[in-house]
Amino acid sequence: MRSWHINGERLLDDLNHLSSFGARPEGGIDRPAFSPACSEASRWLAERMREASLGARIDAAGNVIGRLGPDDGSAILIGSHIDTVPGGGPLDGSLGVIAGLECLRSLSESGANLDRAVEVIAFSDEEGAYLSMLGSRAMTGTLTETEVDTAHGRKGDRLADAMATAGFDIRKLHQAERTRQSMSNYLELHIEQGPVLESRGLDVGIVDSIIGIDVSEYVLHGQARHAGTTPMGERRDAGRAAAEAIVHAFDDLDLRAVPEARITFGDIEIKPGASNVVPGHARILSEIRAIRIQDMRQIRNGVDSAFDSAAARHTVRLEKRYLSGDVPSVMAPDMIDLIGQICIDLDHKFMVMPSGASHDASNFASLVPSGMIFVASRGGVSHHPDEYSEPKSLVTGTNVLFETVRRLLAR
Ligand code: HGY
Ligand code: MN
Ligand code: MN
Ligand code: MN
Repeated sequence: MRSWHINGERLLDDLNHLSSFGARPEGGIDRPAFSPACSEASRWLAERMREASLGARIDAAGNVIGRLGPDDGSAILIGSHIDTVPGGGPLDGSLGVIAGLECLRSLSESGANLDRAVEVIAFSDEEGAYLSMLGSRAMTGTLTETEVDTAHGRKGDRLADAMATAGFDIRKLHQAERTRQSMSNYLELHIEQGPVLESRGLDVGIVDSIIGIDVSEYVLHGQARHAGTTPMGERRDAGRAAAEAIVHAFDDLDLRAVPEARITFGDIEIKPGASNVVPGHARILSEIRAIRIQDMRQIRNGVDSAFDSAAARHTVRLEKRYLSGDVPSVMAPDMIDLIGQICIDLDHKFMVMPSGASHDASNFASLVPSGMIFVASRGGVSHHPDEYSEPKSLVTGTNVLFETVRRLLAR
């Protein structure tokens, strides 16, 4: 089968332009969902879509959507996100969105007469500034009322208020949901964000499973006291309890030996926060990842019991709150085969691999046959300003995505 190509220069130019929204003087990008920088980037993206006659619209969740082909009937969706973590890089999410845009432009320019639509979507808040994968979960109807009501940012600001500031009404979030019949497949191109493809000298990774993520908050209430006069045996030290709980949680995970499982305590706060005061209060965010749901449950129980016993040992009161959960998912075998065949035909070296990062694709995987394509990340670095992939890899990945869309359309 003959293959066409996307316009690599236009892809790289647009990626470069997108990276200017929220760029920090010291390097890296701050573009959390619903921030002015993210709204500006969304408007810019919608404008690019309009230029390409893709009928851009922004839905009730803040998802930016372009469409080519018939107005009704099911569509092949190409998605990812344009929000970033604090100090993020220029490719996480952005590549998939700009690649999708480029595929639709190239398809449009090829003059192909489409009997099925293709959409490109930038999903809102994939990185969870307020609620992880808000946009794709809203679209697939998996958000719970409690999650939405209680969602807040790092500074305690509520999702409802952040959305209102950006011009959205949280009460209309449900309008972003769409029917299973409105979509036929889901595709996402992403950087690997890990070292595997680069170290093996491979062009492409084909994702077979996406890790699940649980986020919980542990709050320890002890007693703040003078650090010099309070004997060690008479303290109710929330900081010490937190430290011990964390160490035991890691030890417990090591014992379980689940190679793909991860535990991270990425946000720890001790109060009142002085060297000469016994901490009266500690707040810890824990993030657990695993490919199998039963591993996730077991690991979460392990972390819970590490906090329970540390709290009991130091007579501090423990509050646990489960903040959000993204279930593990598997990609469709048929899509893995299709992308694999394309790699063979286009002469790209590839492997099938799991994803340790979460992606919007995981929300579509249980609804429609979904596939994900990875390209190599230099040094495996991501969620960091130094995130980089060779331009050649970005173009290769986009061409594989393009060919996947073309072959799906031809079916
Ligand atoms: O954290 C993740 O895995 C994703 O980048 N949101
Ligand atoms: Mn990310
Ligand atoms: Mn991402
Ligand atoms: Mn004093």
